[in-house]
Amino acid sequence: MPNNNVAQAPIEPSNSDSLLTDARQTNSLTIKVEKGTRGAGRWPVDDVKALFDLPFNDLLYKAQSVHRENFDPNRLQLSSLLSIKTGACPEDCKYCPQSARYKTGLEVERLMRVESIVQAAKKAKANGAARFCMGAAWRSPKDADLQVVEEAVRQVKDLGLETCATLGMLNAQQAASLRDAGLDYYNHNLDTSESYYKEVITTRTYQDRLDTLAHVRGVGMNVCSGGIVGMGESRQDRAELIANLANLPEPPQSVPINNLVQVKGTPLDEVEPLDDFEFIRTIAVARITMPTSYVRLSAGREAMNDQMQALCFMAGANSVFYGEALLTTSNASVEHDRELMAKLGIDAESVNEPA
Ligand code: SAM
Ligand code: DTB
Ligand code: SF4
Repeated sequence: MPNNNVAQAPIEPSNSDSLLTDARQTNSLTIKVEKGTRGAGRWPVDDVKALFDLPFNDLLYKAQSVHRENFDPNRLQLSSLLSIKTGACPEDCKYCPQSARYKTGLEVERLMRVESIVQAAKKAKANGAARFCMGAAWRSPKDADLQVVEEAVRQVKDLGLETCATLGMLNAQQAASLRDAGLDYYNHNLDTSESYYKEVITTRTYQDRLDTLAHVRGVGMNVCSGGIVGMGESRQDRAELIANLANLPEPPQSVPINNLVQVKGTPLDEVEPLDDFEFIRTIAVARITMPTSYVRLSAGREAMNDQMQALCFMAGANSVFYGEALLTTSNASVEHDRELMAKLGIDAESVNEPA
């Protein structure tokens, strides 16, 4: 992201960075940091990249320190997902099993009825989820469909759950009417860096995504926005993604970091998987650059062993998708998650609980 207001000095972006200072000096890095900034441009890409380049233990120590300054490290926010409209999507996102362009064998399902959505939300609540996220395979919602989603939002909220939806691009009016229905969060990911994005999606632009986020933010809804790693992108791309998120006028309240779930038939199936340590680094860098945001260890968790997940929590992840399914692919089981949380002494955060 362009940043014209920088000072070249060993100044730190936050006020508790002695470890970072040392590590950066060890690595002979020149640090460019804005003076006392807030808002756009607070994290130059070079600084984000410098975090990625730290020795692993230094990065994790720093991330865990930032985490503890802002959150209870033994609490996890649990969000459950439901695909309320599945497949037959006109977009060409190369990672996605729901695009109509790829033969993935997915069963297409029309928009669910409100009663069925609410039933799934009740189950999620009974299992201990605090937030219920409804996902639809749309480029953007049609007005008639939006009315159904809004009724579902009202009824899910009445159950005492936080509500989230991911329905594709929104204009300002659609964002306002979802807010009026009581939607707490809107999920719309930047997915990757602006330059790598063009390799992954051609049917909508990076700017379209930023515009949707601006509409959501503009009506006062909470923003959930993150990305996918393991799509064959470089470390530089990951650093640019994190910088773009951290430099939004307000960092997203929730930041999902997805590890690509490879689905047969999609163009990104069989891409070289990301090294585990690089995934953990991405979580740590998100935590340091967005200290008060919830960082969600998102898709790809089912394939991670317990030790890998524990390191992600150590790196500052404090939210997961919880429940047997993501949208169209499977997730870690509720039983296993409960066992893991018990082993690690981690409690679920209940709804309305302050961070
Ligand atoms: N259609 C809407 C949209 O794209 O904005 C909402 C649903 S879409 C499935 C939500 C997000 O899921 C995508 O932005 C992407 O980040 C993530 N996603 C989709 N397929 C994935 C996969 N195979 N692995 C990891 N994340 C994936
Ligand atoms: C997000 O960042 N990840 C979730 C949620 N937001 C909607 C979706 C993951 C989808 C994984 C592939 C699937 O199950 O279809
Ligand atoms: Fe459609 Fe969303 Fe999948 Fe892209 S990520 S193909 S917009 S469902």
